[in-house]
Amino acid sequence: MIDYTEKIPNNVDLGRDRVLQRALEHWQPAYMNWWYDMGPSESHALEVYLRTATSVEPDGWAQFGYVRMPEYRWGIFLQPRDAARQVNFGVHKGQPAWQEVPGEYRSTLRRVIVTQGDTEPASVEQQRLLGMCCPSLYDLRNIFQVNVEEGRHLWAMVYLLHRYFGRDGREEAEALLERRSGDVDNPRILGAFNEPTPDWLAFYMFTFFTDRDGKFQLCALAESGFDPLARTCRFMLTEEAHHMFVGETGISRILQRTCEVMKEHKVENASDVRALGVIDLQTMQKYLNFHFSVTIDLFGSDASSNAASYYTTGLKGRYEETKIDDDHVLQNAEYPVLEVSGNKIITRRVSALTALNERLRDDYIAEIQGGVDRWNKIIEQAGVSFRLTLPHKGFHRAIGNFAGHFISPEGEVLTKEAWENNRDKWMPSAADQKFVQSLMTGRVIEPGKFANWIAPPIRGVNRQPLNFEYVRFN
Ligand code: BYC
Repeated sequence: MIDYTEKIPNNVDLGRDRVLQRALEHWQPAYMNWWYDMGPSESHALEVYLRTATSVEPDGWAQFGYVRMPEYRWGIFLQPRDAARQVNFGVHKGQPAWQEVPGEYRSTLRRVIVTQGDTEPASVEQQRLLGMCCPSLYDLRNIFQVNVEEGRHLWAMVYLLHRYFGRDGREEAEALLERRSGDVDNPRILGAFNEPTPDWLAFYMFTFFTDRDGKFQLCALAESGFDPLARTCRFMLTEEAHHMFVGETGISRILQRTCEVMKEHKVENASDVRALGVIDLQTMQKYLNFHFSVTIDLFGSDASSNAASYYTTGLKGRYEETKIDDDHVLQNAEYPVLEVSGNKIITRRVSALTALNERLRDDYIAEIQGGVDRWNKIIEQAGVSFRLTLPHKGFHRAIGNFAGHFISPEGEVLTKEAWENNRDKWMPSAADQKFVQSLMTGRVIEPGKFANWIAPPIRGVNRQPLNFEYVRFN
């Protein structure tokens, strides 16, 4: 069980290590200052129907209740230790999993933990204004749930930095509160986390696409030979599932509403659809193209010596490493990667070790495709002929083999000029963004009411009705 009598709730027996406890209690007010500055705007007095973990067991999510977000009990929760756990891949395969950081991997491991940790506050910063134009109390509650859990994921990484990396770790923990999403001088580390999330369509796309990068990266880190990292990522994954649910169902509900209106008014043309106050499917495709492309950049380069060394040294595994039937060393294995040769895209087989980012990206894309198929079912069932598609992997890439090339969504290699001429057909244009923004005026906060551009969900949170007061404004 998690001890909530402590100033910092935890299941790591924090009270036994006074020095660590004091260091974290020192970081806590800095975290709160960050939350007051960069957390959801004008939200501090609201009472939000949130879930809080009571234990790390599967039934530990039973607790729902009203909480003012600054009073949310952010804490440190690790999956219980399995004393028999081993390093399952790389050169240390078969050795007992490490309970302390191996000295030679200290700086690499710290960098991975910092990169992971940096994304968590970044996403809260990106979403901070969205509460001001929520489409319903249900959605407002959901974004707040996502935000407090991203805050907790930051705590998870900060615990590791403080507990295992001494002074460097404490400095990194402070820096995590200093960088800011989109700041020119001190930005967040990874590209997608410096992009704005200006509207709810972008928010649902982000939670569907980018939170799922979170899932795949956490799954890879949950395989780590460094056991405390593996155990903390396992628990984070249980929280991540809800974020992806919010994204997938959010887009489903927008599609459903748009299709309903298209059928009811017998319109197909994007401008006629817009005139009825719902988001046209062409705009949804453009948002999809943007979020998919910036998110697949987050997996890193197709050929990466960093990725090879993370794996060989046992720090970061593959997706579902222990379920894969091979030698888990990969010295002689190969993997296909794409690259541009002249005006064609070709496949080349390279060392499987250097291609590990690409492999994780492919695992991710397979899962994303499943979600897009489910969205298309909604459109199909409504009797509308439009279909959403994933753009080619090379489209609009800034990292890896396709960076610097101009690839169409269909996978043709274009000149810069040809690509730029089509940009607004493929990606949200200023006019598209302005249109979506025009729907985001004011917040819908009457219980049971939903903005015109989105359908209600199938069911409420924790079996509550849709007209439940998910957020109290008092
Ligand atoms: N933008 O060999 P390379 C989540 C850097 S999301 C900017 O290509 P590597 C969440 C890279 O850092 C999951 N820079 O890649 C979701 C490196 O720089 P340094 C976050 C980039 O190192 C929603 C250089 O390029 N977790 O949790 O194999 C809401 C060459 O690197 C980018 C993680 O990412 C980019 N897109 O792999 C809330 C897991 N891509 O070090 C939360 C931890 C690469 O030479 N991170 N670079 O200065 C990692 O495992 C790896 O750092 C990466 C990159 C997979 C990101």
